[in-house]
Amino acid sequence: MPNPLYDTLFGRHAGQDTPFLILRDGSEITHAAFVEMAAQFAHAITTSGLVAGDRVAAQIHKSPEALALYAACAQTGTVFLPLNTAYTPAELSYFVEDSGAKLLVGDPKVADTLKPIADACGAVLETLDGAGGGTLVDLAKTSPTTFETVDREAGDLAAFLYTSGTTGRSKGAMLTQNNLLSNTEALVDLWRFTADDVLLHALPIFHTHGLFVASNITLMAGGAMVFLPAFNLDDVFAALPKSTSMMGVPTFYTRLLGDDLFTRDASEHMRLFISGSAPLLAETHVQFEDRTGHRILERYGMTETNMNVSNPYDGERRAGTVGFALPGTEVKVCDPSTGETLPQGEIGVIEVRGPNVFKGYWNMPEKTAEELRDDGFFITGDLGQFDADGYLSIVGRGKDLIISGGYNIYPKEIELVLDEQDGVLESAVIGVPHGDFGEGVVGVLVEQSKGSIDVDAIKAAMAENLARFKQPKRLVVVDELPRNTMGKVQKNILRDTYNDSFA
Ligand code: MLC
Ligand code: AMP
Repeated sequence: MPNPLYDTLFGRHAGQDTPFLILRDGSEITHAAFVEMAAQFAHAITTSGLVAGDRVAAQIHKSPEALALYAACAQTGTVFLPLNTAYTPAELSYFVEDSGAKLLVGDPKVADTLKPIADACGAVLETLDGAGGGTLVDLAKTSPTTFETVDREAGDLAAFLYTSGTTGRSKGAMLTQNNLLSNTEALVDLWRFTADDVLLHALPIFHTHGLFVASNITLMAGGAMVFLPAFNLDDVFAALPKSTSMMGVPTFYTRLLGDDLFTRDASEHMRLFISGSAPLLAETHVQFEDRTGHRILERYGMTETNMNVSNPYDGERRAGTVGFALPGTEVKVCDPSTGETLPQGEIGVIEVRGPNVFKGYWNMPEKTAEELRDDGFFITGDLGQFDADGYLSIVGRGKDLIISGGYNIYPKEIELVLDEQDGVLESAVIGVPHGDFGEGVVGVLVEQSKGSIDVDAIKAAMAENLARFKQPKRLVVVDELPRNTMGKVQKNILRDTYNDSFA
């Protein structure tokens, strides 16, 4: 095959007159029409001067056109780099610069802010809004509806997804065509997706979950998606009777359970609910079954590896666990200091190897070497434990990471911003239980001198530098941070102290 990713997910649906995207207003886009739209975007990309291997950074609202841009990158052999729409210009410029993107696609409303960022990096700026407008669309719509697919090999890069790190500097995880395809193939089979499936898609499409799990699976199976711009309960209730399956972060499921309209009848048409990206409380799993009769299927994955582990489709979906390694993927629990595999039942760091594991971090060979072993095992930084039946549980994190509503937040990145502010001596950022988001962010600040901190000024600085979801939902000022004898901040003590912040 000349281009495995494009051919398998998109090209083979050319001329297929069945629905692919069912939109909020009830209108539909067929697979055939989507392939044609993608070809037009492929022309727009190459007209902008890009060639295979070039990066396309996109901070765009969820829309059929945004998904078509991903398909167009596959068809042109360019590397798709989707970015969270919540990122501030300060965050965005790092990604564009670090990746050396040749094309930046952004919202027309912020084109004036994006232009200097693109110019500084020598990238072309085009726009795409959430309603099918923008300069990229203008280029696309006058272009032919077929495009000669660029040859690629399975090992060629398909996407960069940036993931933050414990040092505060984001790393571009390089994913190959085969990383994506091998994982999609395993999941379609495991979760029994077919052309008859209609997936309720309310996730963002700038992360692994909404893009490479949800969309790729539907494309490979040849099914359809109810493609909602965001998670909104009214839209979800309207979509449930048309859908067969749904993927979501735990917040989706707790929000559904929080609404009395969510009943056994409301979910009658569904065959499968899948959860991931953050821990699903066993209690949510049980409540969900009581209310609907469905057992949520929980799985575990990450940006660098796509999906690794899943509860079974047919066998017992065990609450509080993520199940078994996917076919073709090896998973072990290891001693963090020696890397030796631990006996069953012991807690250690989860390591993963398989065709799904990424190629490395862009331009960061040392970081890659720290996390990706020579024998191909990736050190996830998550702590896990196998039970006697082989089910894996995620019991904690070896990395200082907060997961809020399915978004990863690295405390270090927030602390670096807080520490720079006038009147702040130092800071510590922690995650504590939050009823809606699972974990909520608390910033603990130490003043340089009594009264030196202006909390409003700090909030303004955060708004300037950090995406909204990363900004602490509570800020507290203290005299000093608790430290152990080595001088290390004891975040466990802070977590206990501020545990009830969002109760
Ligand atoms: C929104 N806010 C958040 C937030 N989402 N704050 C913390 N964490 C979040 N996840 C902010 C908003 O800016 C707003 O701020 C306030 O919280 C309330 O917003 P909301 O309207 O209630 O939120 P909503 O827009 O409904 O979004 C919540 C959400 C969304 C859960 C639907 O965050 C979401 O779609 N999350 C999915 C993330 C995801 O796809 N993760 C997959 C990563 S891939 P204010 O102050 O202005 O009111 C991965 C690998 C794997 O992890 O295994 O899958
Ligand atoms: P990301 O880097 O955004 O891809 O997030 C990946 C991280 O999400 C993993 O390293 C885990 O910490 C977490 N994660 C994903 N799925 C689950 C799950 N089912 N249970 C607990 N944590 C999860």
